[in-house]
Amino acid sequence: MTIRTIGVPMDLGADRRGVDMGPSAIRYAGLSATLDDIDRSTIDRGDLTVPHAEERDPERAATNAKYLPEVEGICTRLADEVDDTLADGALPLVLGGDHSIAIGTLAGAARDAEIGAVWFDAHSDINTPATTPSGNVHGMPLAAALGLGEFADTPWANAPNLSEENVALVGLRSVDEPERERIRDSDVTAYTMSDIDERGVVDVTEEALAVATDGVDGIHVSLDMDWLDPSHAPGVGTPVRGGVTYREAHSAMELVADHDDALRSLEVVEVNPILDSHNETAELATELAASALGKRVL
Ligand code: B3U
Ligand code: MN
Ligand code: MN
Repeated sequence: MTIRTIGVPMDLGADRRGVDMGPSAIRYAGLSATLDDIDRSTIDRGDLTVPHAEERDPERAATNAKYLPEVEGICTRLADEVDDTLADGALPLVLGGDHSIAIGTLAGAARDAEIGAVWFDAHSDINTPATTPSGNVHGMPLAAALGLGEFADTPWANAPNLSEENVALVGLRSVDEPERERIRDSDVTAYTMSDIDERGVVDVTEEALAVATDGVDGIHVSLDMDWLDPSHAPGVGTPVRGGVTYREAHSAMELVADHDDALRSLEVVEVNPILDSHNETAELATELAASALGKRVL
């Protein structure tokens, strides 16, 4: 299956500027040559056009979600792009940008199919405008996709065929109190770093993939680079100590590749080159995308 890369240079959903340069940094790290090693054809669709923060007013949104009208515009275009890619029989590889873009990827991936999602992230990204401590939409994409809270009134943000039972979060270590309650009250499955410590990343990721793939047509995999420990991935906007290692991350992505019959879309987000050290986080993002798409040593 052809892999089609779609860059989304978006930083309006996060406080730390620079994550808009993520798609360039990942390409500069050699994405296309790395993907050429996999036995699949690849094509780069280029970047969506995203307005700069300086052109816009963060408070224009009627809710406590900064730049929500801009996020709507970009995610609506991204959803169309992802849907077109799937209709063409290709696999969308979406490069962020901050994690708010997952709203668009999920909406597109779920337009014509029942999907599940595996969310590799330090954060649970399940805040709503009423519960967000920051106003940043990158802390809300899962709630938006699932239509939780006020997102029940924003159909553009909902992934129509994604249900909580098929959502698995992996590697949590920074969860806000209202998010904790929401996870408890929902049918979302969540694995913390303690679960990974106790059971190992392979066991936990296998189970997360089983949850996501159960009874659906395919899955979306969202990889937030702050899932990794900051010692391996320093170039992210909101690093949190105690994340997975380089080897654990590759193991998990190789398990994703083992489910290539189910994989419908892949997204790598939150690479921030301004905060990075010699582009190493972008290089790691490139490697992990390749592992998830089937790259092997032998
Ligand atoms: N939960 C916090 C912090 C956060 C979420 N995602 C990231 N940071 N990257 C929030 O603002 O919602
Ligand atoms: Mn995230
Ligand atoms: Mn995160």
